[in-house]
Amino acid sequence: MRIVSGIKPSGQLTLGNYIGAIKQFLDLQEKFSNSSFFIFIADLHAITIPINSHELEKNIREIAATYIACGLDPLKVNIFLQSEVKEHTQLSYIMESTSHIGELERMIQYKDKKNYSETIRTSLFTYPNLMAADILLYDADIVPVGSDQSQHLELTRTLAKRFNHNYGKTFKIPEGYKSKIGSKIMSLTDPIKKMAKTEKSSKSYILLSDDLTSVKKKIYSAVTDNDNEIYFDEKKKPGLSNLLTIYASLSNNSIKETEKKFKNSSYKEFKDSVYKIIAETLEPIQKKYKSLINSKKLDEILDKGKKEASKIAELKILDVYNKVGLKR
Ligand code: AQP
Repeated sequence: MRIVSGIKPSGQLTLGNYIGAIKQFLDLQEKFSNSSFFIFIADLHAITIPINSHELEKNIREIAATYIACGLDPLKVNIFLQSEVKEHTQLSYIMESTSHIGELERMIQYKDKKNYSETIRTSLFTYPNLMAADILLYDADIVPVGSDQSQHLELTRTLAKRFNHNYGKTFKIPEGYKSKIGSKIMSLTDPIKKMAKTEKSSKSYILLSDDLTSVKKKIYSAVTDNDNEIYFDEKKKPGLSNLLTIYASLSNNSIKETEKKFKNSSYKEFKDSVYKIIAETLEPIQKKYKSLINSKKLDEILDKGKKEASKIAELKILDVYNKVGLKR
């Protein structure tokens, strides 16, 4: 069994990235301890929108340290930079030659993000091709992602099937793996929008690196409603339901159990408990992160990850080039 996923270093990681993605990586690491894991820093995806080069370099290292601080075990998981394994971009071009323009135009993330800027980078449009390459290069069986990435994963499956049909069986068809609770954590200031690391207002998200005083402030000022009743209803009570989801996910309880626990609490008591469980989650992560961020060990882990990933990627791209006829 092979498990593959990545996060793009377009900013610092949020609680949404943790609950929707990293927590799934950790679950799978426990559940399938004999599997091979490839968890990368999707740095090439980060330049689909403008980003300062120093900031990108800083984000890359921070995400690598955060993966390990959150509990990814470098002995079980290959952690590496996407840009250091050149086969990702080679296979991405093959995917561009497999997908159709209409398919890419239908991608919701592209449609959303293109509205934020007058000039749209071509790579924002072809992002799903690179994502398909990231996954298919390793013959992934399972891809843990949040629900905002489901459409890209579905396209990946379509492209793999199309390529296999045109050139003979080459790629495995990957399955997505979504958390039952928290596959889409919402913004704290506008709970009908996803919590995102590139959102302008820092009040809308919680960063894994946020100090606990600002976490408290953000939770206390999170948008809810005024009816003072605690129950889950994403339509009527999106803000409160989002906080219930965060609590349920971090405490490994169901939404029902969480609703029951806070049935008779005031909003203030409930928010206090949400803050406490976030603080309990973040404290050990932040401590471990500090010991890793400037360490040589981090580079050694990334070097080893690159070596292991390259072994598989080199063989795969050779097979693909051969099948397509890129040879003499
Ligand atoms: N709010 C979220 N709730 C649950 N899961 C989430 N993910 C992201 N936000 C949430 C999941 O995290 C993984 C890595 O995402 P990514 O950074 O590669 O891309 P993204 O989905 O575009 O993340 P952001 O934070 O929203 O980044 P920006 O602001 O740059 O667009 C994915 O599995 C994703 O589903």
